[in-house]
Amino acid sequence: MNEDITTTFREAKKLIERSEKILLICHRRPDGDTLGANIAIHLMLQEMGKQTTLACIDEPSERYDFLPDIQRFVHEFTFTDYDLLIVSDAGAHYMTQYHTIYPDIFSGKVPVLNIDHHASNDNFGTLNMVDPIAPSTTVLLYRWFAFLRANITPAIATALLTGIYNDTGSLMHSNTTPEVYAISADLVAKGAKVNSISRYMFRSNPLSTLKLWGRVLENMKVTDDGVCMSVLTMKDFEESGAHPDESGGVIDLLNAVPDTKFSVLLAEDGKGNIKGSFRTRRDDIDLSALAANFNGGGHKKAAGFSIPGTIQKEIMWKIISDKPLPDGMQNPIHGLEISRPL
Ligand SMILES: [Mn+2]
Repeated sequence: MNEDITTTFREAKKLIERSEKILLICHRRPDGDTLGANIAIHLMLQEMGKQTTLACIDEPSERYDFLPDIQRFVHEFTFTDYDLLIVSDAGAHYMTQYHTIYPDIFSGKVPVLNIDHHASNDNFGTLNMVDPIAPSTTVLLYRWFAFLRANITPAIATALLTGIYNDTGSLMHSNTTPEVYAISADLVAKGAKVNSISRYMFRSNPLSTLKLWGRVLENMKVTDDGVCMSVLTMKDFEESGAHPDESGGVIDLLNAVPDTKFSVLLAEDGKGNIKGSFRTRRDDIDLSALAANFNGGGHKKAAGFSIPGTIQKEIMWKIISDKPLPDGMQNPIHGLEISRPL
């Protein structure tokens, strides 16, 4: 551990020691890392006899219902009632979105402890505990708690492991270092509910989402060029009972098809636009350049765009028959091609 981070760990300890009322803030549209980090700190501070409030501008998804004290999150507060604000997993102050309702929240009136692992972090805190190569904010917290010799209860272990599972894609992404396995093993030994984490976060989906996936799979095809494509119209969303937000992540289903160049999902957004998403596993394809053709952008392996319009499905059915058609019979259905086997 380098000297800089040890100094920060020590200063952060002093900051919490001299505070009685502490406000813990998540980033907007909270994920498992920001929720897990904030809850872990909240539980640790409660053990120390501090008063805490958990805050997030958006409602946490039901996916995180297994987290201890998840029901205690509030949307609004009076920040001047607190001695210290701790923001976890937010790369910049505006990621909390609280500046929109409390313009001077991060003005320094109340000290801010910024705990994060984004390379883009702009050090908006009074004290910044930022490690841009930590795999998750909760990994950084684990190191801090170890430095403090804090007692990791089973509830704290669950909260910390949730952040790790979130940011490493359940220990599957390339940021799953030996340290991540070692910390995860220790957290499981300390009573982290790993079964709940994987079931709630990775093995549970509303019926509407699964029905929507059904539509994506049904509409899926691979073109002669090796592009895996699918579409979702507003009719697909309506009939499956799904909200347009529920199409998030569904492109991974398309990208799983082996031997394809890249995948494309086109989805109507219900506001008159078509949202296009591109994904690839290949290193020799630049999807951000492809998306730029539609005024979009992104990364080489994941990009997207949005253009006004609607999607029309053109379905061609083929009947193969070795019996001759009756004399004079016309194909009555538009788009239905009748042909014979070769
Ligand atoms: Mn994170």
